[in-house]
Amino acid sequence: MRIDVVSLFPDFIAQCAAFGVTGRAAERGLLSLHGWNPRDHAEGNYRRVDDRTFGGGPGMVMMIDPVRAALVAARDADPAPARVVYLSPQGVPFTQAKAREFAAQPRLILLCGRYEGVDERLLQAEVDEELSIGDYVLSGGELAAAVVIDAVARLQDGALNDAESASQDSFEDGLLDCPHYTKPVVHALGEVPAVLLSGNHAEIARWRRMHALGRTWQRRPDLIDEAALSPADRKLLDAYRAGLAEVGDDADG
Ligand code: 9D3
Repeated sequence: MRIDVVSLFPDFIAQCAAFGVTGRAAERGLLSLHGWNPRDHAEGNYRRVDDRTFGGGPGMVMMIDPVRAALVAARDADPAPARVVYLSPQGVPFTQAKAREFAAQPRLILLCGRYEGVDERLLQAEVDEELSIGDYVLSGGELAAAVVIDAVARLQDGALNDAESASQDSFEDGLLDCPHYTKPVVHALGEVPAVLLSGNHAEIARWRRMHALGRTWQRRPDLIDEAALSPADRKLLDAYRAGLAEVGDDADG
């Protein structure tokens, strides 16, 4: 898959290809990342890319022409059709479903805003969708683009090792992950739950599912539609709640 990023700070995005799962995907040729800087397409001695916002008030707006020229250069660099995505606080939420949708595309062009954002006319003319990564204020679209790149790269076939398998990821089944433990079994901070040491794979799977359900219910009730749970999952969630009643807040015992 090819991802082009239009940004005033393309070096920031290049870091995505330098390490971790995204770095390995790039190394393996599963992902190619390309940066395009509107400043390289700006005119005049000052190479202006922004100007004051009409209507008054503080803040600058990215100008149509330099952004458009960078976008066109990105689009023309490869014949495959590209979805153009603008990262912005006004976008619809980025989700794992969106990541899966993007991962199936041959190309993606991510447009990053700085200042107050990009002139609305450019967005109307050139952008297919506007995405936000969450309800908090960033200084620009670059970190959001890095988030999208990471989520999409790990979904490319061959990007993950068996141990990292995407099908085991939180959100791939709509639930938060269960707790994890490693050596030592006994530690001043507590013991590893005995069931995980039992070697009984059915009991271990039951414990993990129960805790995935329980944590999701406690921390992200928005992700749990109890009516849609299978009868088996509903029983597990009931068992988790029953355990909570016995031991107070600590359901891990
Ligand atoms: C109130 C005026 N502006 C504050 C300076 C609003 C504003 C403009 C631009 C707030 C943030 C930004 C820059 N943010 C992004 O480009 C962005 C973003 C975000 O801030 N939060 C969540 N997802 C995203 S995606 C792009």
